[in-house]
Amino acid sequence: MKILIANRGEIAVRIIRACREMGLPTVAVYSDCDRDARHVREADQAFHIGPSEAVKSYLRIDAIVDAAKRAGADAVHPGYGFLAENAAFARACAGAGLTFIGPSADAIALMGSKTAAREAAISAGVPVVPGTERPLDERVSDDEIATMAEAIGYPLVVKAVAGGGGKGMRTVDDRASLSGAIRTARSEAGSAFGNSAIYLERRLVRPRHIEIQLLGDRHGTVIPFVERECSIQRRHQKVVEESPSIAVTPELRRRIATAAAAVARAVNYSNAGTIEFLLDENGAFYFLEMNTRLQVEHPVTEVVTSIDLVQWQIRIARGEKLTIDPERALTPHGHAIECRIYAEDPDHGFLPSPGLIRGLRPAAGPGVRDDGGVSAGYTVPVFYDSMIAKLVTWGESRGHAVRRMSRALREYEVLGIQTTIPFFLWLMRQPDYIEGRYDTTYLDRLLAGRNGQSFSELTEADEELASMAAALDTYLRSSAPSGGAGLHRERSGLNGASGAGHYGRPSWKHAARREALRE
Ligand code: MV4
Repeated sequence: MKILIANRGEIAVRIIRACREMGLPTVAVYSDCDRDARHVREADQAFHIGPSEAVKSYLRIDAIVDAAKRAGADAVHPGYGFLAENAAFARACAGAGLTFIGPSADAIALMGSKTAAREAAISAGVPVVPGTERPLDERVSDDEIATMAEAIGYPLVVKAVAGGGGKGMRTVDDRASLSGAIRTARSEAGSAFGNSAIYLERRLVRPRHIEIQLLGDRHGTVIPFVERECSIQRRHQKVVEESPSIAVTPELRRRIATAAAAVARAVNYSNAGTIEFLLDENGAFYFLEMNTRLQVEHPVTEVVTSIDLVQWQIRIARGEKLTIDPERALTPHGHAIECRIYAEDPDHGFLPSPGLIRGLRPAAGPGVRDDGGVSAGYTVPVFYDSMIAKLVTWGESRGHAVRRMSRALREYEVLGIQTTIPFFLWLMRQPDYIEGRYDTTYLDRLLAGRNGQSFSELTEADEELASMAAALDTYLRSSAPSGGAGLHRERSGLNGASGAGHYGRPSWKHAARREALRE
């Protein structure tokens, strides 16, 4: 089976790794700015599909299906984002005789409607947040909606039927702000999704965001996995994920997993999918939505279960039966944490920081997994999501995984662009994070309370290292013959003088690092 990967960056690289381990040939696709991208070099073949703008390349169903036919591919893996949850793409693949490595087009379309998804959950006997069942289009008046709102009870959220992930979502505290929220939510949904229908839900206060990964085969078997904790989000973007959640007991895990599997079975789901839940302070959980794709954060599940989800996606698409032991999927071994490393400047409001990567040394060593998507010499484009790597650590306990993450983040070097690494180093030192005391509102509140301090401040260890290096340098300068020992010669590579300055840190720190790393 030859597989075309209809994606780019780290997820394309991840899928190529799975294919290579299974002995399957791979086909990459790329846009103008991705000619030299890592996924293009690592695939067996690559086809150009258009200009840099995503709508002219990675979102072009016709161009991708055409590339698959020209390459003689048998199957298409959509990754996440782009066309991954596009029912028309799944249908176009099937129509061209290509196996779509994902759920059926019908399942994608059904779960794409957030009200239909709520109905499916209700029919499966799974609790949903109190709310409206029918999509509320322009024909439903504000007064009618206000009556429904009264019955549900404030505070509320207005959500887009075609939305998901918080896009087009508006919070409402009382009747006075309802009409305005409906208007803006409808208008946002109309331009973002071409569907302005909305629905209402009671708003939970400070919930945790828990999700259940599952796999379904084409023979009716559905296996739910141990939960992921995804409450650390910035403006509805996940930035850190973990498995398991410290808020979930083994007994609660079984109940949430059983509920998730019931929803998937109710819609005859096959391949990889994820059910999102909100968990309140009392341990009550509520169905939120279903994502009909492999998710960005799938590695934390792979790490604590030792199950390769991407390989299983391919095996399921080939018609194989799931032979995973359900107890193994539900029982975490140790703890895993993922940090999404973005080409963004945390010291300037997380502004994108595209540009040339002049040097790259990912973290490695015990318990570290780097799902990277770029290489040195590549220019991070402005056209797409700016995530350049996912750093995952495993530990025997959560504390161990957190300490490993701090160690790995300090090891990780990216030269030439700004990244979110300094932000994660700071987050890993926050007492509430270390204790696991957080919910979905935690990170935005924490960041709002910082008023502009730099994340790149020195840690105590850095300062100690710097003074040691300075002392050593003074000593060696005083005893070395001039132009001799070469202590201050230019060095190529990541720790050389050429890299100094790209962190925006004082050069003595680079001198310290350089000295410390010398054998
Ligand atoms: C909610 C909610 C509270 N009550 N729904 C935002 C993303 C989307 N998947 C659902 N979201 C929320 N839906 C009800 N009825 C709070 C959020 C929410 C949130 C959810 C997950 C992670 C971070 C979040 C941050 C703010 C709000």
